Amino acid sequence: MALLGNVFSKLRSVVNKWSQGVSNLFSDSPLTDGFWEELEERMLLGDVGIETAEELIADLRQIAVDRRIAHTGELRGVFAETLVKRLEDIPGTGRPIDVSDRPSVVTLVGVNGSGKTTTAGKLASRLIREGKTVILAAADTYRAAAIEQLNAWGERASARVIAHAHGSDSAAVAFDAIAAAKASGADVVIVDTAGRLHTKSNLMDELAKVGRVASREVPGGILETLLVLDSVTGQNGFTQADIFNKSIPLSGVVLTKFDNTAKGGIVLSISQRLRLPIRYIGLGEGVADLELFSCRDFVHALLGMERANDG
Ligand SMILES: Nc1nc2c(ncn2[C@@H]2O[C@H](COP(=O)(O)OP(=O)(O)OP(=O)(O)O)[C@@H](O)[C@H]2O)c(=O)[nH]1
Ligand SMILES: [Mg+2]
Repeated sequence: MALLGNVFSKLRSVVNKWSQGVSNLFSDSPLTDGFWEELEERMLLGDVGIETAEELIADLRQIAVDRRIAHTGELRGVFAETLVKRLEDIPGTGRPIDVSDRPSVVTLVGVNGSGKTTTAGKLASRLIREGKTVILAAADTYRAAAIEQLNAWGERASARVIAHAHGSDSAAVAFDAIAAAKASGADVVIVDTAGRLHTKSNLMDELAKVGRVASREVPGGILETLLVLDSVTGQNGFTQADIFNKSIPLSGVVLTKFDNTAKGGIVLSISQRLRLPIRYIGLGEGVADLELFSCRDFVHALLGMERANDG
């Protein structure tokens, strides 16, 4: 409960920068066309994206007609439910990744600097706190300092790191890490991959090879592949996701640097347009700054409502 409260307050302080304007729209004023225009404008300012904003407003207008709602304040709760429902309609949203196989393989992919290596370290720490044994695979063999960076995260999280020399084959690193997990009975292998532009097809082929190794070495197992997206530049994430998905099937999203965005609306556009579940959000650079995403906490923080008891 204390932890949930903590996530809620962190979310609230992030979302606050944007949400005050949204939240203040719901008052005892009569429902007019001006309200709808302003709500749409607020959503666009908050990075909700035009497509998602229009869909949400259409939903809400219909409900307002159906229920003969006359004042904007009466819409606050309805809006919250609509948002929660839309988020929860994407299976897996706000649920932890599945690491029930031994070993389970979690691959982190994304463009340069999105936060993959940091997320690998934080996720390892999170899973270790939950009682799992974790091996980190340094499959970013491309950037010179990447292996050292992952080694440092391994120390912070108390996870073993499997690495090869700089410039070696990334799929071979994944292979060795999975073999090490099998030999030692470790629960989870987290594969950190090199940042790559989704437009570079040779790099995308290399990523596909990592995926093939994982599915061959853990036959029939659940493979979690998380697209790591920077919340600040997230609107570019849509084309990225499509192309990454073609090389290696994605099972979810981690939104990083949520502490740095004043526009929490990215959550809505990512979830609605990618149709991929948001699993975790990054709220800082420390080892404990990765939280499970919570639909209700997010929406309630957004609309300035009290935290729901059921979280
Ligand atoms: N504030 C904040 N910073 C973050 C978060 N996640 C990552 N960062 C920072 O973002 C920068 C890039 O993070 P990395 O983990 O190195 O990103 P990457 O995707 O591995 O980068 P490449 O391997 O170069 O593609 C670092 O300075 C991190 O500390 C977060 O949730 N919040
Ligand atoms: Mg990295």
